[in-house]
Amino acid sequence: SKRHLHTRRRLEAGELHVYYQPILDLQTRQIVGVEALARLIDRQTGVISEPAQFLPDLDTSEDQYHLVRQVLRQVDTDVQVWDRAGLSELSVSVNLPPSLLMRGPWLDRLLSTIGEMRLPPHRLILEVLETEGDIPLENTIDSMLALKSRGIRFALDDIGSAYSTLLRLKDLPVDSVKLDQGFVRELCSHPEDLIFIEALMGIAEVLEIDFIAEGVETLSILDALQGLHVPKAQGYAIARPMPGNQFLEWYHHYQ
Ligand code: G
Ligand code: G
Ligand code: NA
Repeated sequence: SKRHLHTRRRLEAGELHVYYQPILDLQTRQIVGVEALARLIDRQTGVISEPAQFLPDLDTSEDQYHLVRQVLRQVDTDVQVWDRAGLSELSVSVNLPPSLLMRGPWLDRLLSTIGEMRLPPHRLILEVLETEGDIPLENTIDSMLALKSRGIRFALDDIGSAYSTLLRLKDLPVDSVKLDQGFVRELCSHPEDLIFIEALMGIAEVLEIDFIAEGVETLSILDALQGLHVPKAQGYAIARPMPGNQFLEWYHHYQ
């Protein structure tokens, strides 16, 4: 389609920018990582497009691979700058569509792109959704294991947004789970939901996987999560996603 070609052309024209949202360790109160979030910025107008506007246009695996490769390369450049500026060794989470973990040339291409990065693999976390379209994550385990054997970690995104997730969690080779934003955002109006977060966290603990609460918009929710001993948090109450150079400045003021 025309839109599809348009988005692909914008990527090829270098309109991709990577924004970063910090991830806070609630026990140490240190920033321990960032999530990389794609943006397209129009060269003429400066208008910023968010993923919801352009991701649907990238409907082939080829296009999706194209995006993730550009994101990984930009991440690698930005992390070099942060490391030289003396930031502690941050992890970077990058979103990966499960279609790239299905049979095909994508695994090898991902491995070679990641192999070219200066970022050590143990600092890279790939965020995957449990299902995308009709791809169950179970069908991607071999690829996940191949990437994990290089030291890369996986995070399961948006848990708590579907029933099945928790039942399948024990079968998936993930190192962390990210609690769905909707869940956290509604805590203001439904404080009794804290017990569900506690239960989800208990499952993560038993499986020895890390737990990150997303969508933390207020300091009172941040405090409530800390009171529950939630390990990590991400959200507007800590910081909004921002460009790499701005993140560097923000980090220096925050610490
Ligand atoms: O950046 P924003 O908060 O608008 O992100 C909205 C959604 O888009 C999130 O669910 C996020 O996982 C997804 N997303 C952001 N950046 C990327 C990317 O680089 N690749 C993929 N596949 N998804 C992304
Ligand atoms: O799970 P996912 O990767 O989609 O989450 C990233 C998305 O969530 C991005 O679109 C980001 O801008 C958005 N986001 C991050 N923190 C918050 C928050 O505290 N509140 C809201 N409403 N959105 C958030
Ligand atoms: Na994500």
